[in-house]
Amino acid sequence: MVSLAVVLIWLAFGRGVLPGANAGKAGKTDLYIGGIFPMTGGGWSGGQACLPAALMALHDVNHREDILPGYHLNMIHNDSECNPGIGTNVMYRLVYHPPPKLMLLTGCSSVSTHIAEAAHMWNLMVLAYGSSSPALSDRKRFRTFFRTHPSAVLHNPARIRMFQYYQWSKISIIQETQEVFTSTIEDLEKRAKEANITIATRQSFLSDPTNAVRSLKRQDARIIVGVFYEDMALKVFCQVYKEKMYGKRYVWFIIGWYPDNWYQKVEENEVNCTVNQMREALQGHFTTEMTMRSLDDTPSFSGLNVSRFDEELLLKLNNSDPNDTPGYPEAPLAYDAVWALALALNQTITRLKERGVNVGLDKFTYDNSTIFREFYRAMDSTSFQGVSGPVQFLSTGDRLTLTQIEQMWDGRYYKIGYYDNKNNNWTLNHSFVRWNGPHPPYDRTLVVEDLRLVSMELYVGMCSSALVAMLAAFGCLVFNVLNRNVRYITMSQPGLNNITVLGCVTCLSCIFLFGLDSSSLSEDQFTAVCQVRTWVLVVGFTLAVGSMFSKIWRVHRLTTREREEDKVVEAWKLYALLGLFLAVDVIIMTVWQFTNPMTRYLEEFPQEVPEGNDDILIQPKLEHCTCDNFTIWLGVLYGYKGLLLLFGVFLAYETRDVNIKDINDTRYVGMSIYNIVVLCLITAPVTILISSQQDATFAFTSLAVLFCTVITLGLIFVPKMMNYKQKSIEETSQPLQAPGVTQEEEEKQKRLQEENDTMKKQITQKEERIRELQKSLKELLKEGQKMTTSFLAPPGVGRLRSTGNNFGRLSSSSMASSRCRGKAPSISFDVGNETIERVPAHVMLPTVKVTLSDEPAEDGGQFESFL
Ligand code: ABU
Repeated sequence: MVSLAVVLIWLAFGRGVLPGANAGKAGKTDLYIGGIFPMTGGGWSGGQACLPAALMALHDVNHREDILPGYHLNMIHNDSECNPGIGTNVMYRLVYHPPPKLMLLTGCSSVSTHIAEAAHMWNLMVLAYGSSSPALSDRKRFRTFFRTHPSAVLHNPARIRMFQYYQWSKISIIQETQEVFTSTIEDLEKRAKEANITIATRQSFLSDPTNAVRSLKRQDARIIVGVFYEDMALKVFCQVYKEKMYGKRYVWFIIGWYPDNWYQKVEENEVNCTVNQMREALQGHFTTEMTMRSLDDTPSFSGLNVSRFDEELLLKLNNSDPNDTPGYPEAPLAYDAVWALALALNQTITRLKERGVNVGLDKFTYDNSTIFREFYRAMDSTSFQGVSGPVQFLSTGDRLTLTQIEQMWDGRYYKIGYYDNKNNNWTLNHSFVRWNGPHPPYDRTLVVEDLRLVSMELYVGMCSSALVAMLAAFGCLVFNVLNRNVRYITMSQPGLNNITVLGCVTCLSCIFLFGLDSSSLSEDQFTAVCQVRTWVLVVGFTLAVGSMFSKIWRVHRLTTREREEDKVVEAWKLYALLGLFLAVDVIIMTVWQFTNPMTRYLEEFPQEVPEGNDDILIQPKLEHCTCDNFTIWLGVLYGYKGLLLLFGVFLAYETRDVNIKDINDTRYVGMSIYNIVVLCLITAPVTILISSQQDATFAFTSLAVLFCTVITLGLIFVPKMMNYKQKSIEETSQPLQAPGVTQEEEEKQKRLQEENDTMKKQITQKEERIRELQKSLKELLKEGQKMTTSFLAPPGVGRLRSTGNNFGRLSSSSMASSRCRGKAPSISFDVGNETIERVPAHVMLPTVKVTLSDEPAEDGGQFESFL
């Protein structure tokens, strides 16, 4: 209704007809300007209030004697419908229908852009009262363009300041596809980047914003800047209502030059929402707009102050609610535009006179550049107080003004502050700002990181178990070291067993490292622990398994090689083998470390919505140790360790029936290797499968290490401890193995020692026996002497031959017998295979043969005498 009334007023002025027939006052020369006003159509139809304001100004100018004396300024105008095509058509009609126009007044940006780009070809200046497009600030493209309407870039510093104040660092944008909005948003993006504010998404639409709004929702837009004309704003907020993108989680920033009741025009714009729904969707949104009315009541150059201007304008608008009239906010700009051009023309007259150009303004033609140039310069230097504030043009043809910030609450706009674009400061009345929720909305759904940590109870439990196992291992080590000289321990390669214990303890220490996470470590520390624990586990495994492998390998050699020299494996070779395994570890790990170092990686799981709080999302995360080519490195390591275990199992199987007294724990070592293989075969795939469950992975890995180490220690040391108890003191005090003597040599030595002992015993027995025989012999000799005295034997005959007095050394195998012969007696002893005869020279005795034997003599130990 209001629009219709305004159009009727416009027609009543009789200026909608081309060419215009604005007859000047008698005695005055008519001057003409062209006016292009968006009276109808979509976009901005601000001509409805701006045309009356421009006509008011024209009237006021023509009534001033000191302005354009002798001239009467007329305006020929028409409706552009804020449409570039129609607007261009209006321009051509203005240009090509006499009289020539000194200047063109234009409205909305989309029309001004086309007209201002072409106008210089007719030496025409363009002055815009309703064009906000930042694109129009391009002097090269729009050579003769000026505007009393500030550029829309002036919205942006105020917006950025609001974002910073409320700590919104992520914003989203929705815009209508028009150059005016595109260039505004380009400027906003540039400023946002400088202020470290992220533009999360930028959605554009031509005539239907449905998908653009949906897309904003999908992308979790919360702080949204919308730039569009009024008709599109209705469609956007109807969709916003449908998508429920309003309320405590959202903040909207839109343009502030719509009429105050713009959201109520749902029917005439065929928007499928009710006024109440629109009001609900718009509750709490902010607008920014350049101030278009002087903030104080200072009278303008025209003599009107703002309140009087508004009163007069209201009369022209037929007393309808001015806030409902499109272009009402910009009306002072139209009024000041006419004054600006009038003053510039006035100045041109003076300038032309000063230059001695005696030609009237009415002589202006489109190919007359003299008047045009002076007119341009005059316009460029214009400076006066308008009803919209101070009017002055920058080199780009723009104006600088304050930016006004408003907020809508319950369908009404409230001023909450201003931003001074000249001095870059603002005054915001924060107490006027209201929120739909208890606090300003967040600029995004707050994603709360929930790091999945190993439960403290589980960690403490596993570490305690590991500690107990380590103490037990330490006990085994002490037992092994203290009893290293005990035969039973000595025979079990205690050195290698000590290394096995060391390997087990090293593996157990990994349990402490496995459970450490970001709750107790910084990121860098975690990365360091991540690398260390891999090294520790790899080396610990090799120490434990490698030492057992060496033992099994020795037994295998001993039992499978035929040649004696092949059987012998010196101790150093066993340690060298272990060293080789460790060297391979170090090479693999070093290359791994330098090419693809292990680092912290956070695995993210699907987000969870906590109950009753839709502002927050829980983002479960889990820390992993990983690196580039992790699978390849794992494969290399598993392959190498797997081969070691596989070969170990093979050797253990081959020697399963071997029971060598000297290597007394072969079977147990074999069983340990079987056990490790089985546990590794289960643990490796299972931990990969459950890797996203931190507690289960930690528990499973720790238990596997615990079982492997405890069972290994148990199998190797428990039998020894039990055996130790049962062993006799003699066995436990066997001679020591001299350092540097091989096992073989030591065993040979022991055998010889045993033989020596046995022989000593036998010698003692034999000596005893010899003493007895000597005694018997003496008695026999005495008897022989008696016999000599009784019988005279012929010389050389009947002489007793004695072995003399040395009988000490006799063979153990001697068989003792004695025979006395009738001639000179002699005594012979069989010592082993040797028969020794001794015949004292001074005595002639019958021969007596004495054979010493362990066995009792056949004659009951009596001498057999032959005479
Ligand atoms: N304040 C109205 C601006 C219209 C336009 O720039 O098209």
